[in-house]
Amino acid sequence: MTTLKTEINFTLYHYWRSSCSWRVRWALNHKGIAYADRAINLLQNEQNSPDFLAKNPGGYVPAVEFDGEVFGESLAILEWIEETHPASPLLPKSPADRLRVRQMCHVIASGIQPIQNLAVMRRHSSDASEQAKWASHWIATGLEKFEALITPYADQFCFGGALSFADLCLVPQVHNAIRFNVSLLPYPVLARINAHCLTLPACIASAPQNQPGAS
Ligand SMILES: N[C@@H](CCC(=O)N[C@@H](CS)C(=O)NCC(=O)O)C(=O)O
Repeated sequence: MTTLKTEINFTLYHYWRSSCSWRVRWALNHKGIAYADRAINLLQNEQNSPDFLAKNPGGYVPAVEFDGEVFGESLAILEWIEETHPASPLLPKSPADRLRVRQMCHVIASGIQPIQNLAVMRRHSSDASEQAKWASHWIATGLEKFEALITPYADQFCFGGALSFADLCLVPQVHNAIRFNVSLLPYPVLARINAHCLTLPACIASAPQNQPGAS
């Protein structure tokens, strides 16, 4: 009997601790999309290896490969997943509500994560404690904005009672916040949503500690 893995023609390049990878893993798990795993070890700089750069010139994870093509950028991949697998939606119905969710996503994906990325922290300083100070400053500043933005709309999730892209961005970012010792006390709304999301099976299955290579 062939194993499931050999039948899959959809590959996810990712790193267990990458918050952007977690967004995509969570969407794939939520939609029940099977994928083959290719771990790219960021600490060993595999994202800049000639092999990986030939596939994804951006030199970042995540990336997905299907039908002989490779695509990067987690939010673009989320949009493709939603368009091709509309069941168990991750965006609300009305265009204005979708715009609001996408705004939430970008506060994290464009406003926080890039500033605390490995390459940026290394460029800022070679000193680990200075890197951590830098990361925690930008995460705290960004989460304050995110808390203010979601508060009028939040219920069980960032946008009402349904899981959306915004939650897929939030929870991995909160995971990083905790790694960098950012207190969640000033952000009770997002902290509550984060705690709830962490009980969801697709969130658990896609969490860093449950990925190959996690330590
Ligand atoms: N905008 C990209 C950002 C991807 C990104 O920054 N990935 C990080 C991990 S979360 C990475 O590969 N970092 C490698 C590095 O900094 O060299 C996305 O959303 O996919």
